[in-house]
Amino acid sequence: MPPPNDPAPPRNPGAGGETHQQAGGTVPPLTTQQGVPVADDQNTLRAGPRGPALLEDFHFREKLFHFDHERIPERVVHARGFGAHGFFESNGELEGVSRAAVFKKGAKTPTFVRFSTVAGNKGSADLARDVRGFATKFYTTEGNWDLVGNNMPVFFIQDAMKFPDMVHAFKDEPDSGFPQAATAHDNAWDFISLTPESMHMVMWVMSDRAIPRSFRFMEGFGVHTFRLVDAQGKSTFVKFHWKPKLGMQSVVWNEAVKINGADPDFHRRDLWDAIGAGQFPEWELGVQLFDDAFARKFEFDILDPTKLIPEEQVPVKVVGRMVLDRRVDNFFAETEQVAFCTQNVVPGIDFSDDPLLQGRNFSYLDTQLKRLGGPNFTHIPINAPKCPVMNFQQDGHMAMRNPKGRANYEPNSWGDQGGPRETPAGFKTVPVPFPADAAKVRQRPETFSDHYSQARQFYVSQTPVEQTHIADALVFELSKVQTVAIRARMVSHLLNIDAGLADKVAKGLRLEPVPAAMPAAKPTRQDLPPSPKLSILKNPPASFAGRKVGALVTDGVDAGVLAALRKALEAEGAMLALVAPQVGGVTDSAGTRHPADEKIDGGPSVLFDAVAVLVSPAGAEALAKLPPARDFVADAAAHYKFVGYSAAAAPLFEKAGVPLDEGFVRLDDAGAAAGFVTTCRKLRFWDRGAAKK
Ligand code: HDE
Repeated sequence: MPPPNDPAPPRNPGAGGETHQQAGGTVPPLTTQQGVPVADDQNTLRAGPRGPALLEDFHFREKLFHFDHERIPERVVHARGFGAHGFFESNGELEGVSRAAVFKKGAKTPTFVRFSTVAGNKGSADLARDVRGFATKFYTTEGNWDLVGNNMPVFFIQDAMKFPDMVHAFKDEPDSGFPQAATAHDNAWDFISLTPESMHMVMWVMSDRAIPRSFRFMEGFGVHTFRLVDAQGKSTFVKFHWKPKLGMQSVVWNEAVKINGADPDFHRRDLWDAIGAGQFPEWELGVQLFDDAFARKFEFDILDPTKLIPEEQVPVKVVGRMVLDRRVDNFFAETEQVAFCTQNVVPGIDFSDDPLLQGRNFSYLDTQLKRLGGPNFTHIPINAPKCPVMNFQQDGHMAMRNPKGRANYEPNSWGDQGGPRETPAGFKTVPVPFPADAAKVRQRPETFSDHYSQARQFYVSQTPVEQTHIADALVFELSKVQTVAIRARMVSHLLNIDAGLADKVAKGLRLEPVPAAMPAAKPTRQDLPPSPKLSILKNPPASFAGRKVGALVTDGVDAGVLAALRKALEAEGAMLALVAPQVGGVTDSAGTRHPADEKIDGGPSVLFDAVAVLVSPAGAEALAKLPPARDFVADAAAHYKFVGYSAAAAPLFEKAGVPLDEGFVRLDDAGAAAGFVTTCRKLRFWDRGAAKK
C-alpha cells in the first residue's frame, strides 16, 4: 500500500509491487522469461535448507544472468539525459521553402526529445556548468528527422577531427577519474587555451546559459547551417532555433552548487513534475533563412560552427510549435535507448558542408552500434519510424522487422512480389557544385580564422549582471586550474575579447604580472553591434508561469494569506510548495491541516524561484533556532530571490543576518498575494547587494 499521505495513484499500473503477494485478482502470475509460472521467488533451490545451490535452478540462473547484463554502455558524451514525448505542429510558413511533409500547414508530427548534459556520466548531477543537449526526433510521414541540437548556438571546435581530443580534455582526467561533470580542471582549460577557435563558445559556457533553471526555460539550436529544399530542388540555407514559450531562466552559480546537493535530479524532476501536473512545456521552432548572396556578404563563414548569425541581422521566423505532453513509460526503453543520428534527414532537409556536421554524420550511426549492440537499433520502438519501412536489409542481432517472401535483393524479376522500389519522391541530395580547382587538402579555410570578434560581441551584448557572472565563472574555473601558465594563457585570450573582462579575471585570480594579449590570426572587430537577443536578462519572460514558490510555514500560518497565495499562483500558472518543520505539515490559523511537500532540510530555498515565509510569532522563534530555516532565508536573499513574508517572520530574518530590502514583500493580508506574484515575474531582485557590481 502507498503511504497514507501519498495521494499519487500507482504510476505504472500492472507492475505489482507488493511483496509476497499471490497471483490473483488483477495481479498476474510471475513467470520466467519462458513464461513458466514461478511458485517461489524468495529462495534458491538448495540441497537441504543449509546446503549448496543446485545448478538445475533455471529460474535463479535466468534471473541472475539477466541482471548481470542489464547495463549497456553509456553515451560517450551526453550520458546523462532525460526525455519526453510530444508533438510538433507546423504553421505552414516553410511550405514554399521546404518540401518536407513535417512543414505542411497544420501537420502534426509526433516527437521525442532528450535533454542532456555533455561531460558528466550517467549518474552525475543536473546542475553542472555545461552545455545542454536538446535532441529532437520527429517521426514524420516520410521518415525520422533528428534535429540533434544544443542549448547554445555555437560549438568549441570547427573540425570533427578535434572532437575526441576535446571530449577527452573536458571529461574526468584519465589517471584520477575526476573531476566529474566539470570543466574546472587543468586538462579542460589546457585544451581550451590552446584552441583559440573555442573562445566564442567559452563565453557561452561561462555565461548563465550553462546553468539553466530547467530544461523548460532553455533555448535550443541546430548550431550548423543546414539546407531546406523545395519541390523544384531549390535550396535555402537555414539555422534552426527552439524558443521556450515560458521564456529563458538560469540559476546563479552558488545556487547550482547547492541544488546539486539538495536534488541532483533537479532538472529531470522538474520536467517529470511539470508534465505530470499538466503544465506541458512548449517551444516555438524558428528558422533563420538566407541565401548564397547573404552567405557571401556575411562577416563570417556560414559553414563555421563557432559563429552564429545575430537575430538582429537575420530575424528568426516561427514555423511551428512543439509541446511535450507525455512522460516516458520506461526510462531505459525510451530515454536510454533512443538513438539520435544527425544523418537522419527527410526529403526537403539537407546538410551543408560544415566540417563539424559532416563528421557528426559518421559518428552518430557508429556510436549506436556500440551502445545498442547491433545494426537493428532502428527496430527498437523509440527509434522505429512511424511510417512504413521497406528495404532489403536483413538479419543481424535481434532483428524484429523481418519481411516475408523470397525477394531480398533488387533488381529482381518477381514483379508485384518483388518488394519495394526506388521512388522519384525520395530523398535527393541537393546538387551543390564543387569548385573546379578543388584539390584534396587538410586545411582550414582562411574564412574560419577570426576567433575573437563574436566572443566579444557576445560579451558586450550582456547586461552588467550577466557580465559579472561570466567573469566570476572564469575566475572560479581557472582557480581550480593548478598550472599558473594555463591561467595566464586564458587571460591573454581574454585580452583579445574585452580588456575589462581580462582585467576582472586577472584580478580575481591575483595573476601577476598580467600577460600580453595572445597573438591573433585576425584582429578582434570592435564594430560588431551588441545583439540584445544574446542576453537572457534583456529578454525576460512575460509572467511567472511555470515557476514555483516555496513557502516556509509553521503552525498558526494565516489561513487567508496561504489560500490567497495559492490562488494567485494558480491564476498565474505557477506552483506552490509547502516547506515545514515536519513533513506531516502545519495547522493554519483556522485549524486546517496542510501536509508539507518538503521537510525544511529537504526543501532548501535553492529549489524554488521565489520564497514566502508565512509564520506565527511562535513559529518564527522556533525556526530561528533551526540552521536549515536560517539557510532557507539567507540563501534566498543571497540568490537575489523575491521573498514574501508575514510580519512575524522578523526574528528569523534577524537570526539569519538578512537585511530587508525592496525585494522583500509583506504578505500580511490576503490582498497582498496577487501583488507578490506580479513582483515575482521579474524573477530576481538583481539590485540586491553584490549583484550591483
Ligand atoms: Fe554530439 N555526439 N558530437 N554534438 N551530441 C553524441 O552520439 C559528436 C556536437 C549532441 O540525447 C554522441 O548517441 C561529434 C554538436 C547531442 O542521445 C556521439 C561531434 C552538437 C547529443 C556524438 C559532436 C552535438 C550528442 C554520443 C563533433 C550540437 C545527445 C552518444 C563533430 C549541435 C543525443 C550519441 C542524445 C551525442 C558525436 C558535436 C549535440 C559520440 C563527433 C556540435 C544533443 O555520436
